[in-house]
Amino acid sequence: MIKCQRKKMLEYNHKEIEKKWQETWEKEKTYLVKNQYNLPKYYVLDMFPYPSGEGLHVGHPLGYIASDIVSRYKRHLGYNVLHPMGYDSFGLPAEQYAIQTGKHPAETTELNIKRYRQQLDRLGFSYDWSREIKTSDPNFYKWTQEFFILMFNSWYDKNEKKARRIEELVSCFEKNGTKNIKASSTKKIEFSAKEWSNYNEQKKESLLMNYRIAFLSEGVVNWCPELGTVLANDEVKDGFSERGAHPVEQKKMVQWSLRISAYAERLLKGLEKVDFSNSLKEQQKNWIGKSKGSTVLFETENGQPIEVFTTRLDTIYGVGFMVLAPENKLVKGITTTKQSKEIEDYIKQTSKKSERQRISEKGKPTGVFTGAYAIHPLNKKKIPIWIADYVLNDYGTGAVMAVPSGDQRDHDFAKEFKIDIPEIFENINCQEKAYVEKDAKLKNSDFLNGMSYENAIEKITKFMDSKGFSKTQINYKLRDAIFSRQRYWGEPFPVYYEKNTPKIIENEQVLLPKINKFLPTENGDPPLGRAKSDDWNIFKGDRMEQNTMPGWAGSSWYFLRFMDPKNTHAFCSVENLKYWNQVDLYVGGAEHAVGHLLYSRFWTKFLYDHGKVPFDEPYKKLVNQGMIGGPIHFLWLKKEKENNFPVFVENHQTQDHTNLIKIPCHIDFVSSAGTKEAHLNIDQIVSFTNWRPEYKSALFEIKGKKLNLEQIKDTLDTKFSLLLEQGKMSKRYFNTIDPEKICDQYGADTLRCYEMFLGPIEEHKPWNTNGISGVNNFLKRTWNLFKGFNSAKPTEKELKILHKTIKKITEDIENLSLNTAISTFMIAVNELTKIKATSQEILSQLIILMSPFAPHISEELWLTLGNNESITQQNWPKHNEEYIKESEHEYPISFNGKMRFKIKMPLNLDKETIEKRVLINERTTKQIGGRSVKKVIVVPGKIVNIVI
Ligand code: ANZ
Repeated sequence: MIKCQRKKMLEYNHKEIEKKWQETWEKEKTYLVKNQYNLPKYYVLDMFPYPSGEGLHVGHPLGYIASDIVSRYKRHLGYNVLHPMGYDSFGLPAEQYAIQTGKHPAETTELNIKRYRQQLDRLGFSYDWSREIKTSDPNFYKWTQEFFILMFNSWYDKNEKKARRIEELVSCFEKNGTKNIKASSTKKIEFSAKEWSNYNEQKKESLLMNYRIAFLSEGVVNWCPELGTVLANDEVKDGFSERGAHPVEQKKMVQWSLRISAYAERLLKGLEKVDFSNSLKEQQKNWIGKSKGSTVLFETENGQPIEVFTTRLDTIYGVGFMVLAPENKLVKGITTTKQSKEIEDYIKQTSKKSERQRISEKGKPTGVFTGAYAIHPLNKKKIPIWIADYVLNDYGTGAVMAVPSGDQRDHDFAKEFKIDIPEIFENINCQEKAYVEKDAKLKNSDFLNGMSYENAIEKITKFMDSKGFSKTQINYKLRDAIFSRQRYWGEPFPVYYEKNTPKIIENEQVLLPKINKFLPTENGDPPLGRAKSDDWNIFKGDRMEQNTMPGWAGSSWYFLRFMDPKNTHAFCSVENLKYWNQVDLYVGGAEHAVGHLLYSRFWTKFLYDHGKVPFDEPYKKLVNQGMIGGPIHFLWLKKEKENNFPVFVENHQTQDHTNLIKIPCHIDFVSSAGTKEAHLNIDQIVSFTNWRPEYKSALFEIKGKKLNLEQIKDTLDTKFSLLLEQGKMSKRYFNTIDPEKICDQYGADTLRCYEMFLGPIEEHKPWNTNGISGVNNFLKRTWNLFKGFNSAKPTEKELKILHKTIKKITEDIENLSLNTAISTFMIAVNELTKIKATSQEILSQLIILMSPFAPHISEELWLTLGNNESITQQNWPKHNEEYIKESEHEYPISFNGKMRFKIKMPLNLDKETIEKRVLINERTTKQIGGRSVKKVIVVPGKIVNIVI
């Protein structure tokens, strides 16, 4: 029961109303969600935030508002709606801050969470805060650790296409060795049952590591010295870390990884079952990178045969040379003595580049000849073998048969090193450019001559497979995911080492130990290396694992914990998993397309394999909200300093831009912000220098004169023009807008409606405050509409407006077209105001429709109408077509098919009456002009056509 008292209606006071209702909701536990298994459920999830010290800006809640509207709407429809919120609270920024200040990351994180909560509370979200979770909470990460243990104790059976317990693999090894086993593994290994039984424990352990889903391996990783940690591929952009833009290099290290590659095909197939945007599906498909081709064996003159992977076996007669990745193990064996020095130097040189860099590098190709030759399997010609860094070692076989006429990279290489380019396509000259289309017929290709791509590939594949020269192969670009970080603020592994063999700690939870400094140790070990044995709650073996888990560990499964956040016996009870099931609607940023979304889909499939969850896709439907952009304002600074002082220029248009540097300026002291006229006046320049004291001694070039701060104070009418660019809203550009500020000025209901009104949810849109007062006025008009309510029977006009609105709003929410919903409300309120609508019945229904969008004002007006229960408990109105039906129609009247004018007539007229009314109309007589009418075609409710 609502305890708020109804008062005489005053003017709309958002401050009072919003505070009152937020307190009431909290007190009444309005949004508490119970597990009512008999009710239909709906699970709406927001991507939970990392609580950074910067707090939220108005761009962040865009998705939260949309998902809150859907949650509230579904509740009105009678669903039991799970709409929770939590924090992805392990992560780098808190730790970087800890390094600088010595403050424990847990402390900073708690503080930031408080600030987030305060900001979120102001916006009137219907979250069930009793279900709040934090990934850094030991009660949460206990289960992240449990899942890691399960992955360690699992292998992937390619025959059954699922993860299985490692004990089952061991018993297979005991019976038959590796015979009949098809397992996802790091390397191909073969041994017999006898050999297995003769191996010692350490050897057995190292062999099992080859199959475990969570496994240790040495590999080349993206190492970021500045951040002191390894980064995942999706955290590296163009050779720099995504966070902080620090350089990233390649380094060999032993790391924990998760064998996500085993799930490549299922991750691809699963996309068919989910409602994600096409562009997102495409990104995931590209990241998984499936390609069908063949592996082909090429004998060499002086070493082991080379196996290549190709998707174009039809071009086999066009092979001009072979290329091995510099790291390919065969390189040493085949390189001639004469070439070995050059080869070694080249290998050293390329080891510094990341895989990404190697793929994306433009410019001249590089490589070195090994001095060795391969033999073409069909025509037995000698083929020179090179190494080059455009071939990657861990894709395919790390070697290619280079066809310069069909592949542009091979073509560029051939040109650079003056290697012959054999022609293999009819009527096409490939000396200048490779022909990459698949629509040419073959030539110079023996028995394939004259054949199309489709025929040739089928024929050559069959032929070479039958001779044992080739084998069909499917490759995926998806790499196993590195799962360790050399950082403190993450989940500790439940792992210790005995003689360098990792062992799992099963029955007791390993907690993050206390350390006094968050930097790596003097010998370069991760910060956990600082923890002495007493600092750990459990210490076993020679040492504990010093790495921690990456940020994506907790976020891969957090959606499951919301279903049962306080359970101490399981990550979630079986009943709750069955009831809440998949997330029905997931809303979040597009930047997580290949990272988080792929990882959590993999994690879910793994849990499904072990019967831990009853579904194998976590999210039924996903919507990416667009970003809200912000205006960025720049002042111009000359590169050269005058007498050692930096010089700002007044008008950049008259300057040579190569000599200028852009300095972003805080939006708070820009006049006409967001417009071309944006500028700083003299007072604002003073504010600017107060904000950036390093410019206190700068000079300001005004009308050709260079003045210091003291001197410009006299030039009162000067304006310093600013460059305006539209970009991201970000602390980096000093253009963030605090939602609380908007809530203070206009209210949360206005902010909610305004953000939705800005445009379609998925689109990027610039923030611009011009429209906000319009939305605020709309809410005021809504308020005023309720002032004269009474119990009079609704009029036909009122009913029509209402039912049209019910229909449109329902459709709009279902389609997540929330911007058009706001305009529909605006139209409805205008129309109702115009006809001076007062019916309580009409207004009650209208305000229920509005409550998902503007919950505070709706609760207040609902109370004003004399109701006691919260508006959130009300049923969603249903529209009645009868009220919407138009009673009149404007008939287009055509003559011999050409429309000439329109006549309004009631819709209930029969054909004859319509015909009569049209024929006696003056304008009809004029059109007929005395001729005889051959036929009158009448389609009631649509058109009239007169044939003369
Ligand atoms: C001969 C050929 C002829 C190729 C032709 C292409 C066109 P996707 O689709 O990405 O799988 N390739 C194979 N392994 C490679 C590696 N480790 N590093 C770089 N390139 C590699 O591409 C498969 C094609 O990429 C293969 O087919 C191979 O070049 C090259 F007209 O072989 B192709």
